[in-house]
Amino acid sequence: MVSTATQIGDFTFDNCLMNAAGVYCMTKEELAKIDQSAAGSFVTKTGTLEPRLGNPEPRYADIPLGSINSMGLPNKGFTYYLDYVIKLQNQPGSKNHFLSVVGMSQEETHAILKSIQASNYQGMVELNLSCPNVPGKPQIAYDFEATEQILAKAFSYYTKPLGIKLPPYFDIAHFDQAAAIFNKFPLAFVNCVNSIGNGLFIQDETVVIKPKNGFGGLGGDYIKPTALANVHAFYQRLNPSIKIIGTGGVKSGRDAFEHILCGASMIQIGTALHQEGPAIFERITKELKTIMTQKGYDKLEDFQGQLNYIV
Ligand code: RRO
Repeated sequence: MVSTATQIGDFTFDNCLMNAAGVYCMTKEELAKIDQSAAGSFVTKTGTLEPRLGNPEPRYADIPLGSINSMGLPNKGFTYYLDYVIKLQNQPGSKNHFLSVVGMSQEETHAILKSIQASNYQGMVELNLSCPNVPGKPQIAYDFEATEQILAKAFSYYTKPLGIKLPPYFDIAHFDQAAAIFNKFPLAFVNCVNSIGNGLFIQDETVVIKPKNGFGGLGGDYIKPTALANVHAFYQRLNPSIKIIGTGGVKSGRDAFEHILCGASMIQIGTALHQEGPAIFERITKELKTIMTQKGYDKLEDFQGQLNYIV
């Protein structure tokens, strides 16, 4: 029997596929649909200390090879999502989940994490260090000093499983510097990658989203090679206890297979889930299992990280 089950830290998942934060995860109703689908887990929309309306619409567009968005972190406030994952956690047979959070300042981030630490929530937290779309707030993980400062303080009081959502990096020196920082901390995972920030798509003579005069995060086919490079670069550099979640350009079983080959333990789907809806998890699981069967692999560990190089 071919299995796409996986683990991160002490948590097991029947399937390695799930949504990416930002897609199909704004409300309990959307999250319940992912939970009831073939997905192995869900992650919530990134929650902030206070609810946010986000940027003016239109703020998301499907474009020929993927998507562009400048949502601006609209969310119902982190306690909305925290209450929901605690409720599910207390139901027998519940899947394990990911709660995505970040503050609008370092102080707010620590206030949120302290509140989760004090709660009954025992699941994973994904700290989003890579939102590209809030005017005046740079992507945190491009600032290595700030990133190290946040993690050092967080791990001084936070003892539950914690991972980070990263922006794509584009230079080998940055992979080296970022990995050296992440290896100092007991992270459960890193998630590579968030959207490629601040792309610009033009139709006729006009941009397609309103915020920031059209600049927005790219997802979909545009970003798969960058996502795979980030997954593999961190797989090569991080302590083996830090698992990798692969996100970016997954719309087929073959795409998921490639993320696992690069070292991913779990795979998140954003743009293609937005286009196709939660039935996508059944389709891609089937496609991934077909590829594994053809190649004689029974489980992810049979090929995870085993990318071949040209010698
Ligand atoms: O809400 C957004 O604009 C957003 C976020 Br928080 C993020 O992390 N990544 C993204 O592409 N959009």
